[in-house]
This record gives sequence, structure tokens and C-alpha cells, in this order.
Amino acid sequence: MKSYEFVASPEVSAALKAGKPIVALESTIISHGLPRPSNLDVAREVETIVREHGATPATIAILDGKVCIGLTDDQLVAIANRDDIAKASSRDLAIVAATGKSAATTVAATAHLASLAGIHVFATGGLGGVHRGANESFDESADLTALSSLDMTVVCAGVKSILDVGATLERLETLAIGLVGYKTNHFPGFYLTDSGFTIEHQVNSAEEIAQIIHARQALKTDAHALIVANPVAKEMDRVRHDAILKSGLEGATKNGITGKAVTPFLLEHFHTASEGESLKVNIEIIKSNSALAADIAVAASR
Ligand code: PSU
Ligand code: MN
Repeated sequence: MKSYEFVASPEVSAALKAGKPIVALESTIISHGLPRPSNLDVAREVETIVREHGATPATIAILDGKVCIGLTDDQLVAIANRDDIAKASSRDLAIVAATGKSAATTVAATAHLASLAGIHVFATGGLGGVHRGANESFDESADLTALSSLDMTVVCAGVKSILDVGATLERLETLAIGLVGYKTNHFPGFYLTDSGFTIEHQVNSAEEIAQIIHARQALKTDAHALIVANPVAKEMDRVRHDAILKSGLEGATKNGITGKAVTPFLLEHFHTASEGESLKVNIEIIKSNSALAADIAVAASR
């Protein structure tokens, strides 16, 4: 019988032992969210940014049944380029691991494994959420329910405009997931700096977020995640954005795209239809979220 392994990379294991700040990074954006070859460049750059900000990056994935907390460069290359990398949410983890397969981890799965490893700060691009038409399709990302039961501070640029943003915000409230805007009280819309929805709480520094993290522990509200919504510096052209969104949603319906294929389909449509403009914005989002997450991890470890 094959048994799975749970391994931290040498760099992450040393940081864990020394109690140094660590930032978890998801791998689905590398395998399913960004096109080749820029996906590998971004994966490497993001790790460099985390290190430059004084923290240790832990990109998380399952390779050949091995649950990896932190990847070597060869493993990053595998996630970026291999054709047999599945997309794993929390429910898939044990199945993929025990059958010796390989998968990139979504926000839900990455947060689960990070927490298991003792890592509590996480950077991603955008969270999954409630899809448009969810009242009929029931398509709500497992990211939301996973984050409702994990002690994790997640830096993201809000949720993608491909989702039903209002419904997603309502679900965050129900699930007791904390939400603060970084230097803004407008909830960002991923490619756009403002989704049109307001955030009640604004924070203006990593230190302030670290204080909130400590207060969460004291008040025992740290069983649920805290989301730090960090808007991108330069947003996509709005008119173009709205047109591409419309054609993407129509394309998904026409092609019968459902389930876990929806998010990758719409992201790919955006990148192609915007001739790379959305890709550029997407990359900026991931970089700036990683820098902020590292600052938060450093501030929280003081
Ligand atoms: N946001 C991005 N790019 C992505 C994703 C989110 O900018 O690739 C991925 C994340 O891994 C997220 C997942 O957890 O999409 C959500 O997928 P679904 O909607 O199938 O739950
Ligand atoms: Mn879904």
C-alpha cells in the first residue's frame, strides 16, 4: 500500500524551527491561473519578493503523492509545466496524496495545509466565492467554507468580478470571516480597484494588521480566517473589463463549462481577450499581495 508523505522543504523547515515569519503561497494560480511561460517566472518572482521582505515563502502543492510545504526550484518547474497537475481543493487532498498523484492546491486546500504545518499568513491573487447564478447552480467556492474554519490571514485583491461579489460578501459575514481593507474602504474587484461594495474596516499598515492578529488570538475569533483586501495599484481599463466579462460569462454558458473548470476558463478568457492586459494586472496583484503578506508575517512575529 502506498503511503503519502508530508514534507516541509529545508528552507521552510528551518524557518518553522526558528519561529521565523513564513508566507504560504498557493499553486493553483501557477498551474491553472496563469499561462505558460509567465507562470513559472511569476512563481519564482513572488518567492523572491517574500524573501526580500524578510519572510520565508512556502509554496504548497502535492507532487507524486508527496504533500510539499515549500517547493524546490525543480518542483516549481514541475507545477508550472507538467501536464498531469490537477486542481485540488480541500476535499481532494487525501485522495490525490494517497493515490500518488500530483495537484496544485486552491486557496481552500493551501490554507488547510498551511495551517496544518503551523503557517498562518497566506498570499494569493483573488479568493474564490459565490458564482453568478449560484441560486440555481449552487456554485460557491470551497474557499469560503475552508476559510470559515481556519486560523489564516489571507491577503488578496478581493474576489474576481467574474463572481457575484455582493453574495460573496454576505457569505463572508455569515461564515464569520474577518475583512479589512488595506488603505481603502472599497472592496477591490481583483482586476479593478473598486468592486462597488464598501468595507467597514480600513487598516493602514502591516503593524495594525499584526495587532488585529494578536487580538484575534486573545478574543478567540481566530478559528475563522481574516481577509486583508489589497487593491491593485493600477487597474484594468473598466470598459474593456466589462465587455470581456460579459463575453466570458456568455462563453462559459455556451460551452457548458461547470464546476472547477469555471474559474480557469474565465481567467484564460480574460488573458486572451485583453491581449495580456489582465495578465499584467494579475501578476501585479500577486506580487503586491505577497509583499504585504510578508510584511504582515514579519510584524506579527515580533
Ligand atoms: N484567483 C486567481 N487565480 C486563480 C484562482 C483564484 O486570481 O487561479 C484560483 C484559486 O486557487 C482559488 C480557485 O482558490 O481559483 C477557486 O476555484 P473555484 O472557484 O473552482 O473554487
Ligand atoms: Mn466552483
